[in-house]
Amino acid sequence: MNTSSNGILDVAIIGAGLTGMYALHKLREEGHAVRVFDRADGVGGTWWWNRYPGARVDSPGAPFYCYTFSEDLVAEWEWLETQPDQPAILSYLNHVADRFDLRRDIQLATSITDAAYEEDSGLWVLATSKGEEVRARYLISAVGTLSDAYKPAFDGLASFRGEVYHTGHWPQDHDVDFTGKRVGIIGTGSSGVQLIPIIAESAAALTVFQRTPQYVLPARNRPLAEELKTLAKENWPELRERAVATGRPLPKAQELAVEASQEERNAVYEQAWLTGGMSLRDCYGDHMSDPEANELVAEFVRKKIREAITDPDVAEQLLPYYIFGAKRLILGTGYYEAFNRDNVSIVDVKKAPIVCITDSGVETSDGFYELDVLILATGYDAITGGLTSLNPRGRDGVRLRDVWSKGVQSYLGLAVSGFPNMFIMHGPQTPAVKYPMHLGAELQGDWIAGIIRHAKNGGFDTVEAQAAMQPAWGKEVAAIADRSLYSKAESWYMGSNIPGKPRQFMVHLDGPGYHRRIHEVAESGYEGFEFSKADVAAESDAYAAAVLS
Ligand code: NA7
Repeated sequence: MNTSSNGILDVAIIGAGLTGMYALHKLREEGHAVRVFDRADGVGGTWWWNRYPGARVDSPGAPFYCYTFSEDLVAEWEWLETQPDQPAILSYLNHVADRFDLRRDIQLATSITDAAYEEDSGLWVLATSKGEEVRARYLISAVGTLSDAYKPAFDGLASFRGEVYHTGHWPQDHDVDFTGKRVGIIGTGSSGVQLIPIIAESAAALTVFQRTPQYVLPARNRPLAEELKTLAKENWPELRERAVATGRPLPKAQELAVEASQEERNAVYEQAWLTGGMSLRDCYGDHMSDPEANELVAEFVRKKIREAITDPDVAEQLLPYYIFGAKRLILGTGYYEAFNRDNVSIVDVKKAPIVCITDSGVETSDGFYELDVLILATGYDAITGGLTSLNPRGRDGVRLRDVWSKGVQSYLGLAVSGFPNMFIMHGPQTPAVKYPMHLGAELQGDWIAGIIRHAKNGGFDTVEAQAAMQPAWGKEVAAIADRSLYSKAESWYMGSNIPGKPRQFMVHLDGPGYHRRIHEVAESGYEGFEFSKADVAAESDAYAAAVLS
């Protein structure tokens, strides 16, 4: 293990997904002894786990869904499609791991089972599933925003005698064969929507248990145009700069839907529908801020759904009537068309909820559906679940889950008072999923490297967010959400998908503003953080005791 001379890591990182990999690269460059732990057998995080057929990127895709820090990396990697699929993204992440020689400091197939801050030494003490004890000065959570799979507690689920799969834990070692089987799928989020048309092709019957209809936009995945590849490779510094400043590498539409004539608007919407991806959301600048504009685009999608589905009763069940985009928009391929097949049916489980799962199928309040395969496409305890399931212990043994029991409290989303030397990447109260993921990881990774450097240069062992900074930060994040339309619907951004989870908008919606802000905090000498020195004698005593035990 790469450690300092005293056997203690400078930094332990949990998670070898795209955030943890960048943090490792950056911190190692700064000369730290770093080790990454991941429970998976390979790097890639979410992209390692999500192997269900049809899994592909559902945000503006290639050539921009990638790291931005290395122009050489951009120049040498060839994206082939506009919406790369899971194998393509995983190959890319594996390439990055090799290209930057990351693997020598990544320990795979290892869960962190406990993480406790030790007051005397000012160190984090981690226990691993391999029975090791690891001591590190700093702990970085890079556990991912969609990593803690949510399996609803359906009565009788364990008694089901057929095959059961969760999309986030798809089998690694074999393909799932649906041929001739009666398949049920619960959940119509991005995972369900990507999977449904594929299962429909081979299953004898597919029953879709839908709770909330979605706005599914056409992905229109296609070979990536040569001009776009060249544009990215030749203009990377400018594109990166624009992405940092605006959250998008390409310019954003400024025109307003509410100011366009109906004829103009329809032409723009039809073109965006044909182009696919997130074009429809992005073709006007007011869709996500003005309820009137939002309803215009929402009604356009409803019209498209009615046109796509031959049976008007089925179409009616698939029509969403809440704010367009407030639940994460979905990119699908042949999703609505799948419901025109004779072997696909839809069951509205909002109207007639699932009562239980029996040994042979799903029982709802108005029917029974016999199944050979049951798929849970039921999502994640998003944004906080990865970290709260680890439930680290901070000062005085206080558990993070207890501190967050009524809602997340943090400073800048990067640190929590009472948890010294612990930093969170893509955590709650950061832009996380609402900003380019790789770029956000780089900016946060650089910031964390900066604060650790600052502490080291000042001879400090401990960095901690001041408790007094947290309420204002929480208010700032909430105020931005309240001004937008994102907080006006039930979604996993709000924690609404998990029973009992505090309702709180968890994402900082002004990504560029957020990154300016954390930069200013760094420039100010890390205002809001307390730097202190640990008791060095206690530290070496504690280490000696650990070595001797
Ligand atoms: P999502 O988007 O959280 O979708 C989960 C789906 O499961 C959604 O349709 C839920 O309905 C449904 N669900 C959850 N619990 C139940 C119960 N108890 N009964 C019936 N239906 C249920 O997860 P995904 O994996 O699809 O996507 C996650 C993200 O990954 C996605 O946004 C992309 O960024 C990639 P609900 O809408 O809550 O009524």
